[in-house]
Amino acid sequence: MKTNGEALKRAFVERAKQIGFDMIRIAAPDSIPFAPERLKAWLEAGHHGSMDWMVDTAERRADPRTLWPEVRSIILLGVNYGPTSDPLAALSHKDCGSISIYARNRDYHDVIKGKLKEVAGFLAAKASSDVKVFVDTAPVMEKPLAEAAGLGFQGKHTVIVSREFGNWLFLGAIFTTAELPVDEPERNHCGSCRRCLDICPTNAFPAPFQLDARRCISYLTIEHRGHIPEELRSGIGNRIFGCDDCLAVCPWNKFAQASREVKLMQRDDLAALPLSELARLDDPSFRMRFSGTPIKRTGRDRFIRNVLIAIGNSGEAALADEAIRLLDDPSPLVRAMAVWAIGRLLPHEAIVSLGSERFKHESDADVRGEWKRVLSVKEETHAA
Ligand code: B12
Ligand code: SF4
Ligand code: SF4
Repeated sequence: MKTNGEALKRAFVERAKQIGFDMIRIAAPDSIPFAPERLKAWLEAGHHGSMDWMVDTAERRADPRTLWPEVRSIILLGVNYGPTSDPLAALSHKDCGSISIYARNRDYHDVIKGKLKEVAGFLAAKASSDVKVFVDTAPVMEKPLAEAAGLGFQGKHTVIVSREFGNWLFLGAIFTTAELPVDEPERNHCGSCRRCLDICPTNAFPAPFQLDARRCISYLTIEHRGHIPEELRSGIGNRIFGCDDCLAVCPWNKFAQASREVKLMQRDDLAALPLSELARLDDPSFRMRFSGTPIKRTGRDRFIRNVLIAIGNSGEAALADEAIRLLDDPSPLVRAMAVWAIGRLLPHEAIVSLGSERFKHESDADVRGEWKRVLSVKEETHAA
């Protein structure tokens, strides 16, 4: 029986590597007994922000056996998306928007899901077992499971760090009713290092191994649908979609390797995009430009919100014209950040001349709030 399991595992690993997975390891369904309590504490602290789906799915997420009682083995698979150039280089081009490495090509969900289905089909046929495949969006705690399977360790920034590939691994999981031999867990190798914690531009780590998503640029620019709190806008700099700072500074990246998956290799045209071009995207041109990439996920309005924050942080007075044009955009999300951006780039007289009429006719409370701030209007002066 044991030999059968070992032989099956070997055949599966070989097949998975051929299909494009770089790391394949196995954990038992009961291997993350501490996860329910930690997830509960994280949610109770409100660190999930507006990601209510994390609360709704907490019970199933915390324990794989609640998600699928028949599961006997969990296979964790990693796909290396290692970049070929400095991931933080775009941050110094203030007139451009920086897109995080993971989003500089095809959407990894689509790429990995296809591969997972293929290799899971192989397992189901060989082992006569049932299988379910997951990547990112299902209620599965992929990181603690990956650590339990020995794929890597959860660094102080909470992301899985691999001793073979550094910080650049996407994770996927296959749940199966087949009994497979499990692998040894990985242990933490952070030591006294705290580079990832110290570099975070918005202080999103209340403590090592804990992330307050509400302050994380990745959450703010991708997941968060509303206005971005004012105190966090300057820290965002020119990051318009995601953030890689805590990943990029990790010393374990000395083992990083360039991705072998063509669909995940960085496209140069998505590394640093001129803010003046991005600010002109309307809905159809946004969709056409970012089709097939993860960027399409935010939709045009949220994306332009991010672009305007980068414009406001650019220090480039020439970009103020783009923000001025967007002062009359139909989306309040966009109008509000256009106001904030001109507030950062233009002298007060220019802001007053642009704002006094618009402020009178603005009906959205949040946009009015932004105007009040940049016009230095006292609340009572304009109370209706
Ligand atoms: C929600 C989510 C986010 C949220 C919240 C992130 C977070 N850290 O929770 C936001 C939007 C901020 C986010 C951002 C990013 N994400 Co994300 N995200 C997820 C998602 C869907 C769930 C994560 C989760 O369960 N969080 C809940 C918390 C409680 O779990 P946790 O982070 O594991 O928390 C652990 C620690 O707090 C720890 N802990 C607490 N106290 C202590 C004390 C000690 C001593 C120790 C050791 C541990 C410890 O215990 C908890 C459980 O293990 C996963 C996919 C999935 N289904 O797993 C992808 C996932 C984690 N994201 C991923 C990526 C790539 C990113 C970004 C890099 C994208 C980008 N470039 O912008 C950033 C990284 C930011 C960061 N530093 O985490 C990858 C990470 C791959 C990897 N190698 O680990 C995943 C796995 C998606 C995937 N399938 O590849 N993400
Ligand atoms: S992704 Fe950026 S903002 Fe989020 S925790 Fe890491 S460094 Fe901070
Ligand atoms: S930067 Fe340092 S503390 Fe952070 S994950 Fe890497 S080794 Fe750990």
